[in-house]
Amino acid sequence: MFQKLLIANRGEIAVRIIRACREMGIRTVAVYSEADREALHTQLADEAVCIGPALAKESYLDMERILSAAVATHAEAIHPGFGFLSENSRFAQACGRCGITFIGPDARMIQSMGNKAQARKTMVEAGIPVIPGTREPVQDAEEAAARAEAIGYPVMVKAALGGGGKGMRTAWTQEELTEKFQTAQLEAKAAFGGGTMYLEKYVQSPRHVEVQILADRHGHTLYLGTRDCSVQRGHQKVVEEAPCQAISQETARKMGETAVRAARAVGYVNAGTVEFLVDKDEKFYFMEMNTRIQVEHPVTEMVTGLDLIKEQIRIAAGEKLSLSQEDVAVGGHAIECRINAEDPERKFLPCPGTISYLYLPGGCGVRVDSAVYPGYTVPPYYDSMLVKLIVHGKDRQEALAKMHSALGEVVLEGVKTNVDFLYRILEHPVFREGQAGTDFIEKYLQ
Ligand code: MV4
Repeated sequence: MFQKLLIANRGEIAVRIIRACREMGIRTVAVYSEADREALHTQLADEAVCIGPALAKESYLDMERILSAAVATHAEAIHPGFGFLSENSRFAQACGRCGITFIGPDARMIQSMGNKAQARKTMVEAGIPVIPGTREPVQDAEEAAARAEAIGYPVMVKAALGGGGKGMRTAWTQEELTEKFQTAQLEAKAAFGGGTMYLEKYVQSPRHVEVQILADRHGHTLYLGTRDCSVQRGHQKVVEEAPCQAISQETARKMGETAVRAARAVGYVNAGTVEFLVDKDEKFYFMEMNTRIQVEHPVTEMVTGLDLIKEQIRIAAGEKLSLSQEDVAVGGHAIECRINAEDPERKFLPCPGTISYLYLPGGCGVRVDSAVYPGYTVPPYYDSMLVKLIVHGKDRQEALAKMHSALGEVVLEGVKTNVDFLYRILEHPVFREGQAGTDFIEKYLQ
């Protein structure tokens, strides 16, 4: 096992990883920007190295500075968390060249899954159900129009290197497609440096259901049940649940087995998430595979009793998975709410500032993952997520009641937050009845 591990991240995920390492007897190195001198991860790690100015480009995204810190402190492994360099194949490769283990799949896997058109093609060839669409990239608007005829409108144009809804458009007619293909492609070129596009049939009001998988280097791959992440605002998840209750256990099992087949088909190693779109008839289609640990991983931890960060570290150290599929049991129901420093009255604009008063809930089945404390100043440079509030109950109804109660205890003064907005979601009959699809917020809460 590693003696020392560097965390190339900040905020609650850095703290989460430090905690796992401490329990495992692994010493930790935090890296921090000048804006994070007083941050919790900087204080909690065994060692901390300042890697540069506040701007992420000059600190948390600077591979050389991070690798220098790792070499200087003799860290044997780097956990990238999520965001920042977590899905940067060049970083994973650079870690290897420095003799440092990157906690995640290898660089080639990150690259091949990062290209959504390529991932899609790979999955088609592996017999995984994908949304009807093009197998090969589409070069221009004219070719797109020809292909769309065969698929049937409405269609979606997507960028191969896309993410976060960028470089993605829906078209209901050929005229619309011609126009939107070009804007989506220009957007993709500007945002991702690549204009490779593909087409899919547009699935209306789908659910976003994903499967957590774990795979070791010894050929063992497991699925850890489903998560329903349909409740999103502008491609940002807000509330996540495990397991997904909108599908039958039979469908959930098929989805899990499909996710494992997908992972095996590409020789996947470490933790990963296979994202599916699910339509009204419970038909599911592969959408993307994420190679990082995800923000919402705690809901899976709560229903399986596993520690996914520890599993990632053990897998990266070459250990065998300690359990088999029959040992995985999904028990009860978990819900996560993301509490962000943002102003719902001003288009959810981030709200940095100093937390003047803070009280966070606890109690039976209540978990708080955060990196804030009273007097902490939320810097304006990074993501606005402050706290993940996670609850676990015997069933969805109990989990909903617990979340409602726990949210009611939250006192967070000094910065604006989305807590009242989270209440509106929790109290909405469509959400309570488990009927919220990906269009829930725009349809009912704008
Ligand atoms: C889709 C879709 C409908 N049909 N693809 C959004 C982000 C990116 N990962 C893919 N996304 C979608 N792809 C087809 N063919 C609808 C979405 C979508 C969405 C998906 C999951 C969760 C929230 C969403 C919100 C809007 C659109």
